[in-house]
Amino acid sequence: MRPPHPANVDAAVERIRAVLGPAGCLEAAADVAPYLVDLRGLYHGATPLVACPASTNDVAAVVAICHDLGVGVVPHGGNTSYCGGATPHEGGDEIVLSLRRMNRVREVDADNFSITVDAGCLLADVRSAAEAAGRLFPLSLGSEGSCQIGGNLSTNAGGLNALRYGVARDLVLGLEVVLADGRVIDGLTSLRKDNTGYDLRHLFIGAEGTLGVITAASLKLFPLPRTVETAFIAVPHLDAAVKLLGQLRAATGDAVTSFEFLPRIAIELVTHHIPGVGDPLERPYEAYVLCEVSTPRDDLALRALLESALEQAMANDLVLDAVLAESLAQRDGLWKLRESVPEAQRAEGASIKHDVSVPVAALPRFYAEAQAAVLALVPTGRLVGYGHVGDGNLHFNVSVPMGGDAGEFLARAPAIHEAVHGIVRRYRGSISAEHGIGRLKREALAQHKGAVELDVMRALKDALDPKGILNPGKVLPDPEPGP
Ligand code: 2HG
Ligand code: ZN
Repeated sequence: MRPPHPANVDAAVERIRAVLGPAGCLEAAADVAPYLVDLRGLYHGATPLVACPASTNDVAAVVAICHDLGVGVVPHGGNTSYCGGATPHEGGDEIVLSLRRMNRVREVDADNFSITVDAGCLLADVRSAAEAAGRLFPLSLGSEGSCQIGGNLSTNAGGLNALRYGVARDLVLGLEVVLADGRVIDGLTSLRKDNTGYDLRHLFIGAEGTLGVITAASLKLFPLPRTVETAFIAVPHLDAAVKLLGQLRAATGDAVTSFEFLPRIAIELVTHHIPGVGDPLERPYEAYVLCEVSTPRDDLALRALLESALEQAMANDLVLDAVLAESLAQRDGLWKLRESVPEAQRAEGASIKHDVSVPVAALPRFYAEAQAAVLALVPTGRLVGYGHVGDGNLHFNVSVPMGGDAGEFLARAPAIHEAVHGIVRRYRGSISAEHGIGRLKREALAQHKGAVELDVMRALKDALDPKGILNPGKVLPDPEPGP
């Protein structure tokens, strides 16, 4: 897309003001500022206007105006993107489209196990509305108090329960989407079965607002768990954790909901930086798993099953020690420990992140090879590789060496990314398991997707957004210059 003429941007602002009125337009520098920087502070953009529509019709009107004038629109949810997907570019010629005023739960249908919500609903509010109806909406992320469901769907978020319930994509029954020219797809069905042609909803999920703006979603609900057991388990190494996962899945009747891996350094960072969080075990171990099992049954046997599986694993040297939460407060404490790792790593200083996935069984080999490759490049770098081992997704992050220079360390990022992603590729893994591509990983995408897949992605973009106004410069890599 060519940068829009400044006069067009001014005209778009004027027309959007007329449609949304003052309540729907943020223009003062202080009001706009929070929309201009991403969560990680990687990008600092500019915009003349943050449009805050209150209805799907208003979203359609804003997008149609931008389409008419060839002005870029950057959809913006809770601003928890790790890849700069919701931050406008620096030129100040893109309109930010915040969905935050569209935060209504439209319908909860407990009998149909479905909920229909506006895109701007906080994930935590979707979960609470489901719970009030005796149902579970299982998508669960550390940022659920601030991220919005529209953003979760647009990035196909994964989170802590994907092992059992799948990723965001797996939880969607229907979508309402505003297209680039302002037309609306009303696909808000709550059917489990519908084979009437192409399934369009999956085009928009994970597209990060580059193919359309998701304005509402109909989502799957599940029975609310009534028995939940949470264990913090010391393991000798990742290999043992992977073997343990298989054993616990079998022993509990596949009741494992979460299975999170934590190396020792993650515990040290959290206990050092986050007040009120302690080490749950008496002595330190190399590595840990935070495992949760749950069932909708009032089932006292689940704890016994978990305990006896852990005892057996201990006898086989797969488990070194374990503690089971005795109360809700203890369970919350264990989750706080896990969910605080990103914050603690941020507090420790500069870090280089990889959000990768490989087949679960290949995780230990991947980890060992990638660790060796990183340490060959930065021998004193501190590897903080943790995360959703149950579904094969590791946050293979590296923290700046103790007392090291952040600039010098970050200058090694391209070489480290290349080494880690090269190993990921050998395992046919993914370079973005759950955080998306945004602006940060467009070049990595170009290297890791096949040429045919990239062609098809570009063809879809051209078909749905021929003027390139939707989240310009995100997700899709720039085409190779011609000969
Ligand atoms: C998590 O699992 C998040 O905690 C953040 O996906 C991961 O900070 C990270 O690298
Ligand atoms: Zn994660």
